[in-house]
Amino acid sequence: MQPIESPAPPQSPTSRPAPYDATRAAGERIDLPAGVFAMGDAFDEGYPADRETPVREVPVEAFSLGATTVTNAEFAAFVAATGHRTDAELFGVSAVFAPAHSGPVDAVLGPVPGTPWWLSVQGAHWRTPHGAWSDAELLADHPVVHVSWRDATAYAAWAGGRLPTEVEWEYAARGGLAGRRYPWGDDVLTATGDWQCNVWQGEFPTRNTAEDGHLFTAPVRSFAPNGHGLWQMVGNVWEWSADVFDPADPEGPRTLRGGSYLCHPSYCHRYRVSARSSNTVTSTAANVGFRVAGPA
Ligand SMILES: [Ca+2]
Repeated sequence: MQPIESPAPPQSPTSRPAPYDATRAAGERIDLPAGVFAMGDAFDEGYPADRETPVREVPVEAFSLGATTVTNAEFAAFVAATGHRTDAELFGVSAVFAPAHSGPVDAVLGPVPGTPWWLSVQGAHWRTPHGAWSDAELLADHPVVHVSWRDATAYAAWAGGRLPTEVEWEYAARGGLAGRRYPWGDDVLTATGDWQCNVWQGEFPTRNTAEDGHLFTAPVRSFAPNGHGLWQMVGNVWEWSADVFDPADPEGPRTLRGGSYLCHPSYCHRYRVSARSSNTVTSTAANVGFRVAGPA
């Protein structure tokens, strides 16, 4: 994935820190116990530049995590309560997957350099995820997308929470299993041949056979939850973490986890629990969302 980057706009004073209040948080929260787990890629099949290895034992404090990514309906409640304007709205442009675009041709500024399946589309933001003729109200139980790291952080603060650290995210994603590739085990298909997550089947980016049932995003409670009761920790949409991708660049890109509906082994085998990606704090795209963490 290579969504667009934009210059930082003026700070938007719309996020209001709140005391912890589960009723305002991203739907159901799952409590996770403190523990120690083996973090990293036990198969050595990641991209070297992503630094998924070595596998190391990492302690985790008890915390809670959203059972799902934040939905369009939940984000709408946040916007109604706070007046928050997202970075994609402030910039007036965001990245839409070309085959999904639904809007006037003259809203397309052009392909994103290096990744022509992404279009820079004027007027694409969380309410219009595929472009001006699309409507998030029709996707109420789908993940909110076109939200930057700053937007996600503002929502989490409003909900009395925060974004999960990478350690917390991976511990949660593993669902209590050790050394596995996915939240449910090592195989992407069930014993009866069904896909266990929303990614890409066919040839990327020209033909999506959608054998998993979803061309683009899926409702957040699709497929089966993992051993902790967390839904779609991989596939569907990338999830922002609190952490920087490279500790040597503390003001740099933030880490994304979990992969998206555009992931395919030929291009982006990053729907594994140890996989990492990143983008800048103001970047937005049609396949990036988040879930909220907080105290247990
Ligand atoms: Ca799919």
